[in-house]
Amino acid sequence: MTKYRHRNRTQNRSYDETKSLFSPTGEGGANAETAILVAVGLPDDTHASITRSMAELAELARTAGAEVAGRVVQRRTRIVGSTYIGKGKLEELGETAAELGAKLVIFDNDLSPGQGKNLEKFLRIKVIDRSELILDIFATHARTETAKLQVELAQLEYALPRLTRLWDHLSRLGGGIGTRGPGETQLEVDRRKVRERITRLRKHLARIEKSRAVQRKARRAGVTASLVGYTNAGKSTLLNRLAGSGVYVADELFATLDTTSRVIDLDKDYRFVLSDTVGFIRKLPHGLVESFKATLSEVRESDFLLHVVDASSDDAEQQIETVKGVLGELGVREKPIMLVLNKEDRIDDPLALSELLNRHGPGLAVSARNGAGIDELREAIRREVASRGVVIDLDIPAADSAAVARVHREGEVLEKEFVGDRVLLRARLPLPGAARFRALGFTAPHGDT
Ligand SMILES: Nc1nc2c(ncn2[C@@H]2O[C@H](COP(=O)(O)OP(=O)(O)OP(=O)(O)O)[C@@H](O)[C@H]2O)c(=O)[nH]1
Ligand SMILES: [Mg+2]
Repeated sequence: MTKYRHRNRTQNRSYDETKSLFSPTGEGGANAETAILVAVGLPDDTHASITRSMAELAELARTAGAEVAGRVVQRRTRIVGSTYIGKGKLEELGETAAELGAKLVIFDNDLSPGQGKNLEKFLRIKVIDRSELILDIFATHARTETAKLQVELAQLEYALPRLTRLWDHLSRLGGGIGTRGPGETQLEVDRRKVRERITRLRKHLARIEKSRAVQRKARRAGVTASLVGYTNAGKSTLLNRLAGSGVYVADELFATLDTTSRVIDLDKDYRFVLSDTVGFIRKLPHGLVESFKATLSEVRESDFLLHVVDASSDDAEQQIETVKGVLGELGVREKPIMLVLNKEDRIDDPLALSELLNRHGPGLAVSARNGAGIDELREAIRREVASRGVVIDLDIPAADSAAVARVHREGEVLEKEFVGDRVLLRARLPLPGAARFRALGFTAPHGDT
């Protein structure tokens, strides 16, 4: 399997001898791959949206280690079926690529398998689309076993309909094996292997998701919330700020690819579990959200969500809409959401903040970097957690069955244990009920979450 997997990775991400699409040194280093970005604007696309999307594509390319040498934008009333862009533009693109010595063309729009194949045939250099670029970044950023498996699944699903093109390349470079017959046979074998691997990965990931659900249940000693938001909004920085923990933070896209959870004490009664997770982006590769089910299950199980926004970005409005779209795909639009407008330290115009809050609130502005607004955020979270009840540990004489019954009636019993003539309970109760039990002297010291 390992042997096959390696080979498949090679097929999937590279058409020459190198294993990755991009040189490992990346970021404009001497070995960075020179790339040309291409976008097609259709009648529905505004000038601003194309510019923004292109800027983001450049940022993605930079994160992946490519050096952007040129940009080509074409306005069309509709795309050309076979090559996406028109013939004239294609010739111009070929000339520009040759002039700049570009090794790679990156389309902002998604290409069909056939379009990719035709474009490469004409241009004779690698052509990838935004989805493939994002998947490549995911592949290089995946650290945990779960993230790696999820990325592999998404990549194989992307590659499956494109194997003809990828196989074509390999056979030609591999020294002209390529007569038609053996080629097709090999292709069928490859297709079958990829399908089998996809099935195995899906099963394995379903098991991981299940075991995570079991772990979550075991630690369900409190309210849970998740940080969601556009990539690079500052989710991990905010988790660090709230929990004082060392979660990886970087000025790059998709720094975080798996879930990290921390228990946060708001005061002695209110503690909750906050999870940081993978960020979203516009035009996410099809099927990626589905592949990341195990990682995103935390979001689905949360009591409420903190939607972190980089409010200093010109693009904040669109990013909020994108995130809402992905939350819809995850089926969590109905959960309570608090808007956290981050990077307040970089904003001069307070009006921009209140406009975002008016349109997308309720919420508040903070700076995860310098701590501004964090006390207010903690207070808002405390209220949210309190409205869901407090988790308390109770120690009640077994003889007092009326009191035990009342706990069951008023709240949710999370754990129950008989020790001698006492009943030890961990329960989630509305605040007044919790206060009454405390007044009766039934509270036990807080257990570990
Ligand atoms: N000026 C400023 N920068 C911030 C603030 N919060 C985060 N950043 C920076 O924004 C960049 C991204 O921060 P992360 O916390 O990694 O963002 P993220 O949302 O976790 O990003 P991904 O994991 O990539 O989706 C880093 O360079 C942070 O230092 C803030 O309040 N103000
Ligand atoms: Mg992060």
